Order: sequence, then structure tokens, then C-alpha cells
Amino acid sequence: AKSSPTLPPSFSVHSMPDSVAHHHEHAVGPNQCSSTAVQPIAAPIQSVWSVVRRFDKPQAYKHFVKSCHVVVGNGDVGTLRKVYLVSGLPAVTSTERLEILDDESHVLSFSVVGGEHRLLNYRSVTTLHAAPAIAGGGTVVVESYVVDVPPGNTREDTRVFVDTIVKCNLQSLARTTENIAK
Ligand code: A9S
Repeated sequence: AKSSPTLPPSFSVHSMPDSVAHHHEHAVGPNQCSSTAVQPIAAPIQSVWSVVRRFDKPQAYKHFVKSCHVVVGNGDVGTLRKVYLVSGLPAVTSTERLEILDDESHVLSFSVVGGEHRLLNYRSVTTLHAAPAIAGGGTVVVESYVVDVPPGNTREDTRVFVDTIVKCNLQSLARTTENIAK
């Protein structure tokens, strides 16, 4: 079953071309959950993209990442990275595969394919949208995901947990790229 992304009314899927919007429509299984976060950033789309597109360097803005190294590949689709997480999380490592890298449409997607953590079958899609109305020649970032609900957890708990991480990452991306732009 395909479900429509849930976007705030301020930025709907109708604000993006169909060619991009379809990336945020996930097939959500009965034991999975899915959500979408939107982050406005006061920096040009090329500055934001230059950070997001670096699949080999998620620690540039993801503060839960301690270190990362590429296992296979050179940054193209199919590249595998192994991420080491900071302590204090219910996770140690995560192995992730680059699924989409589109420099023209500003789309990046990765999936979690292994590691020591509880987020099985995690897949996210991040898209960037030029938003000239934002001061600083802005960008709107849309990130959606789908993931299995871990045994013993509710769909709601899982969504809150993952939403919190995704929102932290996007706020950090905003701070990082707004500083680059200055
Ligand atoms: O890295 C991302 O873009 C998004 C998420 C939700 C990452 C989650 C995570 O890396 C932790 C932060 C360590 C939480 C994984 C794969 C598992 C967790 O439990």
C-alpha cells in the first residue's frame, strides 16, 4: 500500500515537481512506520546540496555520527558506508547503502542494510527545493523515511524516536549551511 507523505500545509508535495514528489511516496508495510520532516534553511540550494550529497561524510551535520568510512564504492549509487555512532544511543554501528544521488534534481536516498541497532529496513529520501522567498536565497529540505517497527515497540514510539533524530539532523544541517553561506 502506498501512502501519501504527510507534509505541513506550508510546504506540500504540490510545491514540488511530480518527478521529485514521487520519491516521498513510500510503500509502508503493516509493521512499518513512515513520516516526513520539512526544514527551511537560509542558504542557497547549492551550499546545502554540497553538504547533503557527501555520502562519505554524514558527520558534517549528523551529530550522532562519530565517524564514517566508505566500505565499497566511490560515492555513486551502490556505495556502502559504515557509520560509528556516538555513545549513549541504542546503536553502535550502521551500514548504509546509497540508493539515489541526483545532482540535478537534488535527491539523495540511502537505506540501512546492516549494523548493530534496532532500525531495520530504514530508508530515507532527502530532497532540496530552492525557496527564493526565504531570506538568504533559501532552501527547503524535505526528508521522509520508512522503517520497521521494532519488536516490543509501538508505531507511535518508533515514529517519535526517528522523527527526533531526523529533526535534529535537519536543524544541524541548517546551522551548518547557514554559517557556510556567511
Ligand atoms: O542517519 C539518519 O539520517 C537517520 C537516522 C534515523 C539514523 C538513525 C541511527 O543512525 C541512530 C541515530 C544511531 C539511531 C540508526 C541507524 C539507528 C538508531 O537507533
